[in-house]
Amino acid sequence: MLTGATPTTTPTPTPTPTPTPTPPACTPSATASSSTQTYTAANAIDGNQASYWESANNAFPQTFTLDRCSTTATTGLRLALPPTWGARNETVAVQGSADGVNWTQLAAAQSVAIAPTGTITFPSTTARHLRLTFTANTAWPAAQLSELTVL
Ligand SMILES: [Ca+2]
Repeated sequence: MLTGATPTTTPTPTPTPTPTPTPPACTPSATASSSTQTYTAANAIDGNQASYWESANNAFPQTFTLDRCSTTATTGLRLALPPTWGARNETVAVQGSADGVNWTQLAAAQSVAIAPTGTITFPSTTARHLRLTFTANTAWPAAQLSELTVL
């Protein structure tokens, strides 16, 4: 064993910071079980109350699913129809999901008066995905929605 040798210190390497991956930007999106002509689901989240989504006619139930790209707490939804339309009721149930796969009921099916807006409330949830199931409309045999607002 050598004595008196000065141990060589190995410099501690500076750790290379691991870059934090930037998640892809999420843009709120909407899909529906069906749509009529050009009245697609995207029309219900375009910020224009005059443009609307309409499902296939005479084919209830129909679903409208929103990925809101957010997990902030919400306690309800506002449903809107074009302001020039007559008042009507649509029967709607709401489900929520964190992953878009597993769903839980937030609001049981209920008749929502839309003139030209109506609201559905439910216990506070942070669900990122919201799904509306339409089963009736007093004015037209289809689901109709011109703007969906998360409250
Ligand atoms: Ca719209």
